[in-house]
Amino acid sequence: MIFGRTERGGPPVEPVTLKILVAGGFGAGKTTLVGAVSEIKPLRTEELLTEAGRPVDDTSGVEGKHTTTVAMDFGRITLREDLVLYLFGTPGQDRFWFLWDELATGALGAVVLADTRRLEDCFAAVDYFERRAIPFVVGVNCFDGAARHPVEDVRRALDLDSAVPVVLCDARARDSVKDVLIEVVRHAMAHAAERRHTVTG
Ligand SMILES: Nc1nc2c(ncn2[C@@H]2O[C@H](COP(=O)(O)OP(=O)(O)OP(=O)(O)O)[C@@H](O)[C@H]2O)c(=O)[nH]1
Ligand SMILES: [Mg+2]
Repeated sequence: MIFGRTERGGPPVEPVTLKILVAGGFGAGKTTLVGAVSEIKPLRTEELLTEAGRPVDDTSGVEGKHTTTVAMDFGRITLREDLVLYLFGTPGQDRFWFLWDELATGALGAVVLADTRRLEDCFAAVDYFERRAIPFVVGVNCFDGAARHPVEDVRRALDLDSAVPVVLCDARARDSVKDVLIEVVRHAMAHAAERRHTVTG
């Protein structure tokens, strides 16, 4: 049983734990997002961007960036006393794609973080979740100084299905990130209900 309470009867309530992926292009703010909401000290696997990575790591547009995630970010947030999310931030660079299938196993849904200055960087993540029918929400990370694009422009540019929620957010702000995560859970539940409906006729 994924969405309801577990049938145990009586307190204390055993919380339902759900796994959510946080994906998006290189430097879109994934590590920042996990760090902004996590109740536990987020596990990070960041390394300095080095001279050696220069030919493969495209830092144009993120010149202030000195570290990058090499395996994953991990954090936890309690949305309600009976609902706990485990957040898995994926590495943003192409050379870590081989880790994604492992991270995606058992995921309820995902956030694709988009930086409108480099929107094309999240195409691959959108593609990945569409192919595997993993429900996702696009979070437009509103960096300072980046032009604000209407949500509908982002939807069109990413060629998203009309059912996919697009929300503006600030990856540094706990409440903003929480809203995005609630949207992921809501969207995934709607998606699951729809599938059930289709299967049972
Ligand atoms: N102004 C602003 N800066 C942000 C925001 N989110 C992230 N940053 C900054 O952008 C840079 C990149 O953020 P990260 O969280 O490391 O991005 P990432 O997606 O984890 O990057 P990779 O792991 O390398 O793919 C950092 O210097 C952050 O401080 C935001 O919402 N606004
Ligand atoms: Mg990172």
